[in-house]
Amino acid sequence: MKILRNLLLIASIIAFFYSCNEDKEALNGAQPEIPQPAICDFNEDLINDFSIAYYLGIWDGYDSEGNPAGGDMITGDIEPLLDNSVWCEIGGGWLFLQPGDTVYSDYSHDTTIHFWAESPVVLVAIATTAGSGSDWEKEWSIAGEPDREFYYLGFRIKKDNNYIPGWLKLKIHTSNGVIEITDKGITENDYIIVGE
Ligand SMILES: [Ca+2]
Repeated sequence: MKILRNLLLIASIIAFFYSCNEDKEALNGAQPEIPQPAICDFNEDLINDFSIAYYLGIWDGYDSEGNPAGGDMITGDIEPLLDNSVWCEIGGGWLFLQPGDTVYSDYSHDTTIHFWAESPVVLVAIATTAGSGSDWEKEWSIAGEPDREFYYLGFRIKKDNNYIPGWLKLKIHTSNGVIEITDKGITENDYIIVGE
């Protein structure tokens, strides 16, 4: 099952890059500055729970017409530490939540729709427009989602053999790739309502 989840994440990342290569103008040159990483302790127990990290790398695959394609890219990820995880929707990524949605700390409520990913997930990325070494895109793109002012991400933290659920409200800046946590919620209950 873990392999399947990782494949789903990879497929989402590839699909994301094709969607973000559309309608982007060239930057006429330079590689964008890479934002600072961060380490987060969401429940303030002095144990770090997640990190926000950026990677410069290459992607290599096929374009939407099946032709070989690739280029340079920078991704901004959120990475679960220890046994923590990110709330994902099958086919829907991980930035699908809206205020009023419910995040459950286990699977028992909707096993066919959601799963918990212990792998890093991409929140924002930028790539070169025409292969490795070419011009960079002008703006960062947010992982497979339409433009919104704020995004919500569900998470859970393992604590004393239980999981405690929470959510983050994120402002993701497409001008510079910065991922800003503007609000969060966390509970000792087994579910939490996003935004409350
Ligand atoms: Ca913690």
